[in-house]
Amino acid sequence: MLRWAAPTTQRKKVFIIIIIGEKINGAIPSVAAAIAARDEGLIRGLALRQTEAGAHYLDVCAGTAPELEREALEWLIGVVQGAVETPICIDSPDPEVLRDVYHLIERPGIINSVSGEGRKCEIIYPLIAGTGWKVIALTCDDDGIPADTGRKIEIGLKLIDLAGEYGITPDRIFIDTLVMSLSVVNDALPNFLEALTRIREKSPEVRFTSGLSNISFGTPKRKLINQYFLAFALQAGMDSAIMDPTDEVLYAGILAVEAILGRDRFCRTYNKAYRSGKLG
Ligand code: THG
Repeated sequence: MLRWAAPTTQRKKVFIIIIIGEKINGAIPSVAAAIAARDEGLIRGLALRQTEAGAHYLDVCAGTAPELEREALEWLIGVVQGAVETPICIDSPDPEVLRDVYHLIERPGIINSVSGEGRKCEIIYPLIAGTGWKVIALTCDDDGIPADTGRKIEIGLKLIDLAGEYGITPDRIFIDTLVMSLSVVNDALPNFLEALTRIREKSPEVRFTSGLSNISFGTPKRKLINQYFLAFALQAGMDSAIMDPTDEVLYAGILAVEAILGRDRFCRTYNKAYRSGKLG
């Protein structure tokens, strides 16, 4: 078990959607280099900055070759827990890796992820049954990501049902419908809206999350597209986003949209963010 110094800065913050900070991810070249060199400083900095910016969870993804992943994640988890108390959203495509590193995580977080693929649910659901852990459920299966929204809805509902067999209630599940890039699927947003609406009809308590940047893959000015997607997804009732909380334009956009949608009484949260100097 890795043990590190006590947490330094923590800040309570008013929030609206659940923000999962995406920046500790080996798919980002500077993070990959830090993992390879076991450079704690860079990882600690990302953990602190995302926490200070308002992340409620920190996604931790090694993104390394499978044979190096366990060790890399063990190290990352230790460094993050030594820097902040923010709960971890542990991110791996391999459910056995998730199972093996789960025990190192001190505070209940989010498993990222299960899906209809292979034995993912069989391995993960029993692990988190009876705990405070939450889980992201991707609407894909052994045949990949369905092009058909109806099929995504079926998979989502099945993953919710199966969780119920382990006593995992829908409020602990974040459905991620794996929004596709606009360069590939023109109807990415309407498909997202349809899946969210129809799954929620059957399971009102379930939550929805999404990576914000998938929709803009292959387009110029990706951040512009991501920001407008965020606005529409918030209106549709998305509860959470996997995003860069240190991106002030994006963060301010959340507060602005929530105020416009009438969910921020007297614009208190929006106003406070500027008055307090958090945003400027
Ligand atoms: N759904 C779920 N999990 C996920 C994703 C998802 N995990 C991984 C990914 N998608 C979300 N994480 C990232 C992490 C980094 C980036 C995008 C998504 C990214 N990074 C830029 C780079 O690579 O250089 C830097 C971003 C920046 O400007 O800071 O784009 O969809 N369940």
